[in-house]
Amino acid sequence: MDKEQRLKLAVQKSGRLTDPSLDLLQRCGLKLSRGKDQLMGFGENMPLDILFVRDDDIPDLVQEDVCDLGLVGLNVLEERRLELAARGAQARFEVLRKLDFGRCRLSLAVPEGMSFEGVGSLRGKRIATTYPFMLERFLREADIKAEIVTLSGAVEIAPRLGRADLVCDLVSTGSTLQANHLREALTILESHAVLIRTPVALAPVKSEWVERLLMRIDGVEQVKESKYIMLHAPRAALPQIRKLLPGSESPTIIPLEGSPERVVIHAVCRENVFWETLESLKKAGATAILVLPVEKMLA
Ligand code: PRT
Ligand code: ZN
Repeated sequence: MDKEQRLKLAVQKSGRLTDPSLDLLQRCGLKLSRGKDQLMGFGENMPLDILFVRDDDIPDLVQEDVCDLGLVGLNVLEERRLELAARGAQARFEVLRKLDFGRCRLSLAVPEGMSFEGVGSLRGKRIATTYPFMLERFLREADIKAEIVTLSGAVEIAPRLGRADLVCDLVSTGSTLQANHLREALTILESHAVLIRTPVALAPVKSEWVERLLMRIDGVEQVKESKYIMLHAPRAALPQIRKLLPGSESPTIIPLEGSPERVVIHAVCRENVFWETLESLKKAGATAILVLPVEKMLA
């Protein structure tokens, strides 16, 4: 197929976003063959190819239309947006979807011994970070004068080395902070992965595939928590049982052959079904309860 007809998507080459990104694409039906140099992946069953790159390069690759789409952390995207703005340029990438992976937060963290009583405590301090633009915006909006110490990595050891008083860094479980005797004090940004696209208009074939991909991504995100539940119940208990089924709008109710007072209920629950729910259903008179994962869903 003509190269102009194939979508190019930028994905992190090796890092925290790589596996969840490829997993999402696989759930969307993409079969990928990797190129010899491992820098490209070719869609075998979709006109979509992948360029494997450093995550920091993804916003520019998409903005400059080298790639049509990109999967990147909101933290990286926002930092780049502010960096461009500081240079008088405008970010032109467009966020298409917020995704359910790569969750973390950009937070201020202080050494265990240091007191922190709100943003005022930051006044006159030296703050180490790899996100100087987001930190600068935060301080400006809070009307706080502090010194930003821009580092390219290993931010968490800066206070011990005497290079800074506190840090502004990404946190997920918090164990890195803890290991470095730092305490999370304030969150500046809640982050997650996002799908972005180029500002440039796409050829109709490409546009159509972007739409199809988005529909599949929505389907994947929806089924993640969804369960298909089947059970037998006394007809009289129907109102109570319907209330117990989490996030299901209209269950299918089928008469049970030979027992006029019992019915079969099938429902898609758009939330996880916990043991507690099953126990309540049983208490309400349900039997033969079966919970199945939903593989695909198209509204
Ligand atoms: O080589 P390349 O430049 O592509 O990779 P990278 O080293 O810049 O990025 P990588 O793979 O570390 O992270 C990619 C993206 O994952 C980030 O931009 C975030 O959007 C997201 N993400 C999610 C995280 C974390 N969670 C995270 N925990 N990025 C970094 N961390 C760091 C955190 O700062 C700490 O140092 O991981 C360490 C462990 O965190 P704790 O809190 O679980 O201890
Ligand atoms: Zn990076």
